[in-house]
Amino acid sequence: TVARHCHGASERLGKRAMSRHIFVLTGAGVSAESGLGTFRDKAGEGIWAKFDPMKLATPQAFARDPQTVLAFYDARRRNLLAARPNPAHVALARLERELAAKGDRLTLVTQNIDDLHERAGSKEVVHMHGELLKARCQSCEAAHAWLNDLTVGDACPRCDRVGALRPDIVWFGEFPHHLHEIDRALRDADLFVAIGTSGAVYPAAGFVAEARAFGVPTCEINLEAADNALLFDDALYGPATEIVPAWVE
Ligand code: BJW
Repeated sequence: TVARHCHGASERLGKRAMSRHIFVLTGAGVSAESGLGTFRDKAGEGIWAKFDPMKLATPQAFARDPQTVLAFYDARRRNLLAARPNPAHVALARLERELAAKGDRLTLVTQNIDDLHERAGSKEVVHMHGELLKARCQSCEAAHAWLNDLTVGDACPRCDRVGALRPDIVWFGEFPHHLHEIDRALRDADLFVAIGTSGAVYPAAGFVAEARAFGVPTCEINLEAADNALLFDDALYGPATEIVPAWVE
């Protein structure tokens, strides 16, 4: 179905004088076809069906059992380094370039901790839940590129403190990054599009309601309806690798 607000990004924003702004929020579904697992799905096969998030993705879990938490993220980091961007990532990078060339703008906010948007060529990616390929020092707060396994004995490259490094990831109960910048972009957008996210985790799941409150048209692109699907004006359902390139066209 070609929906009212979802129809071609260039078609929707092409024929007008003023510069325009598309806000895209991506979730695990955009990287699913690159072989990175999603967290939850209706078939009950996501990462959180196999692992208890409260034992792995909270600051309390890390304080109690850092080795187990680090091993979980080490395994995911190795997976990520072997994964490749897919046509959905590539299409969003192209959308950024094409909008910029016309004086228009894309805000790409991702909940994903992978770097597949960047590897596909996206220049400005807002990682609201942090990045798997970075470690953050709990002592001096510096974030460092980190491609190897992370151990409790590693020292911070800046302040030398041993044992203070943690994955640079926003765990449950922690404050997501860049919320002010995200709020500003939501107010300023002409179109809000959520791609491959279940609408189960806040505050990201609430962005569609914020966009609506600012009068911004909203569109969902997903394999199946998200938990907050009723809040979208329109939807395109199918695999991201097919639907996103067709939408960008
Ligand atoms: C495809 C596809 C294909 C598949 N093509 N599509 C309000 C109410 C209740 C609770 C809360 C609330 N506000 C806050 C909370 C607490 C909590 C929360 O939301 N809990 C809920 C579970 C109820 N939130 C927090 O703790 C957040 N912090 C916070 O709230 O601080 C206070 C605050 C309050 C208000 C304002 C500001 C701050 C922090 C959340 C941190 C999330 N962290 C995680 C883990 C990161 C580490 C790790 O990776 O291990 O981030 S959780 C996990 O879920 C990960 C994701 O980014 C996040 C979202 O998941 P996503 O991307 O939506 O993936 P899935 O798997 O859920 O969905 C995949 C989708 O893709 C599905 O829809 C499929 O259909 C689709 N799909 N294949 C297209 N091929």
